[in-house]
Amino acid sequence: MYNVYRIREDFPILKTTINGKPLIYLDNSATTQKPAVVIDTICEYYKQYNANIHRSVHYLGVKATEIYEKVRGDIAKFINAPNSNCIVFTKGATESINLVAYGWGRKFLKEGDEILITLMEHHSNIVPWQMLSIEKGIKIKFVPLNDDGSLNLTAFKELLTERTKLVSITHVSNVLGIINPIKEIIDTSHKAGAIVLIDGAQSVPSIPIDVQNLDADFLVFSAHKMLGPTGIGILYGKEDLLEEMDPLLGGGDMIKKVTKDYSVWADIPYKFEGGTQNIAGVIGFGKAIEYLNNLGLEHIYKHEKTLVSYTLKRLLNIDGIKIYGPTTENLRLNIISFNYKDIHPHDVATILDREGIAIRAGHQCAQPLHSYLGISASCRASFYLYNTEEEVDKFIEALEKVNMVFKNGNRRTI
Ligand code: 7TS
Repeated sequence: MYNVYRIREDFPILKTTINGKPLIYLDNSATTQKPAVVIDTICEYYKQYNANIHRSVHYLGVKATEIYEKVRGDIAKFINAPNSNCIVFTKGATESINLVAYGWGRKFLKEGDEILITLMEHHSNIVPWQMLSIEKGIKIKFVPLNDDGSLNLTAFKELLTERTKLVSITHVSNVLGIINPIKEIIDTSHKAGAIVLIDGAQSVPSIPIDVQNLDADFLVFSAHKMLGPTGIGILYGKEDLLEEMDPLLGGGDMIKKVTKDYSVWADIPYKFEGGTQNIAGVIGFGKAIEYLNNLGLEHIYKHEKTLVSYTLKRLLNIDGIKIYGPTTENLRLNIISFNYKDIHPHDVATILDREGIAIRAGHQCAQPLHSYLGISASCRASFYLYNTEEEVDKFIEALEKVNMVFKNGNRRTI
């Protein structure tokens, strides 16, 4: 039985008050809060067995290494990777995409090759390709959207040609909350001879993912969006792709041998993990994965769907709310972006903050999507496993207060 009130007890920050009001945290797509077990596990590492990994025979070094490598295995299981060699620890989804751009793209792409991305990508899945295109003369094409914000699959198929070497696409849009049909996209891309990178930053925290069943070539995600600490993320890659990729950072721990003239890289995944890693981050992430496994992603997914459905219904009853993306909950996950009349999103967010409610306002790191929508900014409420319908009610009440404040003009333009 999923008991959200019991779950909330595990998150110390949810007892905080902001401006004298209980915190209502609806900015989960930016980062999620952390349960006490994750925070305590990180403290335990520093207090009880802090040591560097992969190098020391002493007790602390061995213990830290064992736990670090166990987490790699737990993450492999979490996404059903064939083995833990396919799991590379990075700083986050952004670094993982950059690692593919430079480790794979720089080595294998040449002038005239094409990369297909979409109009709903986060900047992390746009800018690295633009940087690579300056260097290599490759072309980036954007798959357009349908009127409801969903991906235009007909256009996708038309844009996919023999020149397309990589399709890099988000599973869930961080603005529209739309869940893209990635299995179909992967199958179609493979038939055209392209490999596929799935940006799972917004989906892996809530949707059970099986990389083998999907036949995904690369999957990237960040720990901090799924109860884990900041500064740690994952690049999953098929073993043969990781084998042929170049490392990005040369240094300690990523080599088998170093001579004055040349070096021999370590095997995967270690050749990508040069330098002392974020050991505490990995260990904390391991605890977050354990916490999510105990709750069951399928229950978390269901909880988010119920909340989004409830919020959509309530928002649609407010005069002057413009919701971006589909208004039917079956097409979206835990994210709702909107504008309210012509009130600037920063004003909406500031007034909500006075009520203790945290939402995001701005371009949400998706400027091409905002340009397509004809706006420069939006408000975004995003939910996670600890949010409740009562919090949604407070959020709706607070929006009514926003309306009262701006009733008599005093508006910036969006
Ligand atoms: N991809 C998507 C779809 C994202 O939503 C984000 C972060 C990233 C990649 C990058 O993740 P990072 O952990 O490397 O920063 N999204 C957001 C957001 O929507 N608000 O703040 C961060």
